[in-house]
Amino acid sequence: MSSFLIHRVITILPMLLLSAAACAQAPAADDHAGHHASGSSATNQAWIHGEVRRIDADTNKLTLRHEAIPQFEMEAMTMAFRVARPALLEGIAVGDKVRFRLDKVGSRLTVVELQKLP
Ligand SMILES: [Cu+2]
Repeated sequence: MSSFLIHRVITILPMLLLSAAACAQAPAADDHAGHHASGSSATNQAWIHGEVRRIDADTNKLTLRHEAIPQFEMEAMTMAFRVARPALLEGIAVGDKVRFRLDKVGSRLTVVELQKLP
């Protein structure tokens, strides 16, 4: 899929600056997100399943291996996200299976809800 390729390519550049913003900087991502995210409040976003690969509490970032996210035109992949609130990381450990909700904060995809799965 072309969006997957774009994501892979542009991941290289932003990593020098802000690795967490990689997905959010994909061209046309805003347009597509607008189409699919009717009334883009956090509570309307679908739950996405994933697994925690890395936790960066200092920079408030979380690396997740996530399933495909059609709403934001992403294939399944491992990537870093910003976390909306540090409290979301409490009780979360590397290797945990989680579900989470994403929303755009500014132009960045941000984890706005996070729950550990049994
Ligand atoms: Cu991704």
